[in-house]
Amino acid sequence: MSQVVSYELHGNIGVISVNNPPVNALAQVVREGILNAVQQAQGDASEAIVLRCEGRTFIAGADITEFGKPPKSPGLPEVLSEIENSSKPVIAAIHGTALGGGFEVTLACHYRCAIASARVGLPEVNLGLLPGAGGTQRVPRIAGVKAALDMITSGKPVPAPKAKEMGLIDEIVEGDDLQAAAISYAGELLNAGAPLKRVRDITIDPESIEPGFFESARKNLAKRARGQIAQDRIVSCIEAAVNLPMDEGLQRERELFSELVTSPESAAMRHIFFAERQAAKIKDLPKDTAQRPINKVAIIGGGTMGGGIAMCFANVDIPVVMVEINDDALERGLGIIRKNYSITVKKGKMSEEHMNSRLELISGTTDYADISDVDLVIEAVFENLDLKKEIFAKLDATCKQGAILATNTSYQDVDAIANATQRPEDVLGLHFFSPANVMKLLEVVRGEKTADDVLATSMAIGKKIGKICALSRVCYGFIGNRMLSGYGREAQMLLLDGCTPTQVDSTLEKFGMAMGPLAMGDLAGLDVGYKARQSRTDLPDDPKLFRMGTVLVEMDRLGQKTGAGYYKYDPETRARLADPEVEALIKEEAAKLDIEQREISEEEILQRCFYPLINEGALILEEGIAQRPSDIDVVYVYGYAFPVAKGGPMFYADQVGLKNVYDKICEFRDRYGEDYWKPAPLLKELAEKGSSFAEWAAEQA
Ligand code: 3H9
Repeated sequence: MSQVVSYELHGNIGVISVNNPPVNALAQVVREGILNAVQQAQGDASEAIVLRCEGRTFIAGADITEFGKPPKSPGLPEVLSEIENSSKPVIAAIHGTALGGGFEVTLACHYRCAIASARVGLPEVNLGLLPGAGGTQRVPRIAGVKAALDMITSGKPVPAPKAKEMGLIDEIVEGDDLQAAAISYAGELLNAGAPLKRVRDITIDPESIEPGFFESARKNLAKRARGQIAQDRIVSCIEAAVNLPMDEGLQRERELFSELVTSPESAAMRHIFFAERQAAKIKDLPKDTAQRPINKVAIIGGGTMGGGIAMCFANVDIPVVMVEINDDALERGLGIIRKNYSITVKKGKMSEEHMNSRLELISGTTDYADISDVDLVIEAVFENLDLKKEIFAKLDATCKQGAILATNTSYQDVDAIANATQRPEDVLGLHFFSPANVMKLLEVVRGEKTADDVLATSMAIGKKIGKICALSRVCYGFIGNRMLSGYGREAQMLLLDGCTPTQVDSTLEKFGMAMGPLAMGDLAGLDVGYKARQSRTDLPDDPKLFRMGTVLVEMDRLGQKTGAGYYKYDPETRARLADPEVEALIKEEAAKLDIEQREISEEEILQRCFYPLINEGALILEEGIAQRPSDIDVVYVYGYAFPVAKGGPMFYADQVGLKNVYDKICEFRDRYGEDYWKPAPLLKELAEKGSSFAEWAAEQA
């Protein structure tokens, strides 16, 4: 028997145990071990077989690191047919999460029992894949076509009690000892003469599916696909489950799985899966760095940002005190939070009771003395360095020793803020993205003097509140906003060169961005960028630079809030509409600046907008602002809605080829000047070597 899978008899029950930490992924040795154990059990004194796992979870899926490499025997389908064809009932005993291939293993078993806290799911879609070991054929046979489609296209795990209602689990077992409970359940099944239940024997009546069901599912899913093809292929597999015999359905599933596993989309999404987990690790911090307890949090500032941050903590049962300058502001802040929660309740996504228990965790004060006992303070007032310094001096005077003092600034100097206290080692940036209770990214900004345990605690608390954390050093705009500057600049330059706003935005949206940069400007308010530019002294003195944004603001076209910006907005539906007035204005401005307008290809729009991101990303790596290129990808995917199916700007650059990116940047430099297009030395070096950011990262690791 392999080391990671053991088999032993407990009376008349054979018990197969998988032990492949951390998540019992189905590596080749695990597949082989299960196959051998099932075969062994056919010839011994066992009358039933229990399949269980050691450690924190049941099998969490195929071993993702094996994808993209030559397949190793036995394949998972072979193991599953051995289980399904066992002459003795095989009972899966589930704890933790049975995901992907792990859940598919249980579906090939004859019975499934689970503890109530377990969850089961098919999250393959999050990796640009579909369940490739029968999930698309077995789930619809058990739970029905609609439920299967929802479960597989959303990738969301289902809690065991709900899975039992859906028929996906046969029994919820009690007690702390799952193995003993599963053995006892197996005994009951034997005593009752329970049959060898095979999911494959269930048939779905095609007549039960309403006409047009699959077409409309495809259409709905395409709306949010953003360059992903997996959803469409999942629909095809479920259609096959309805219309084809089991073996042909499995064959179809295999073919489509093979298509996806070799697709660039899946490669990009697998990159992000590992990048996300890597980003949480700080290179020079020992794994066992001590953490400070965080049992109570204070938020300074009850605006939209402060309110969203407060909700993040209340959502994980951590009490929060919100600090405002006066009672009115405090009431307004707490009101925003109440309103946000009640919207969730109205949508049916939260019970009234649940909302109240969260609201009870959020209190307010106008007196700093009331936050002297908190473990973490997050300042979220508006962007004014002097004000922030003043607040941190006050926090220094009030908060207990050991409290972590964080600023949510988007671009101010965290070191200057830290130095306003006598304890700069306790200070760092925790940069949330708006709306803070929704957006997944948290940039953890390490000041020059930030202590190791402050960083370790911040990474852990970020994970606890459901954020994906990436570490940045201090610079203007940190990783994300610093890179954004050139992206926004080029979107506007493209207008003067001959594009319409629709052309720019729709090209980027077709690539997979959630929203193009000009429409995004309209959403955020064009005055925001305008004001930020006025306070910058490092921008070239060039009338072309951010010209259209400036002209529109000066016409009081501030974006959605004034009903017009780069576009006009339908007052009722808020639909964005091309505005011939703006298009004419762009032509006028170009003429004033002597710019000869021309046809611009989609390819050039992508290069002009994305290559500044990549170039700045290379500078950020050289300067040590980001730890790894993949951290930058995480920032862009989770903070700026860069399409996950493209893997983030640095992964995308590697796919395009750094030599191609570099050559194009040089061409733009020759055309538009060094002020805007200056290749980063690291990009040049890697391009000349024929290397990639991924290879560079591997050398640095
Ligand atoms: C599939 O099953 C295809 C089949 O349908 C068909 C096949 C033919 N493989 O997330 P964590 C690593 S596709 C390899 O921090 P948590 C992870 O990188 C798969 N490694 O823990 C990390 O490594 P490190 C479908 C994996 O407690 C460590 O384990 N399944 C895998 O927060 C801990 O991970 C999925 O998509 C894997 N499958 O969350 C499930 N999973 O420590 C993917 C994890 O070096 N996994 N690792 O950074 C998860 O969703 C979460 O890991 C889980 C635990 C919820 C299980």
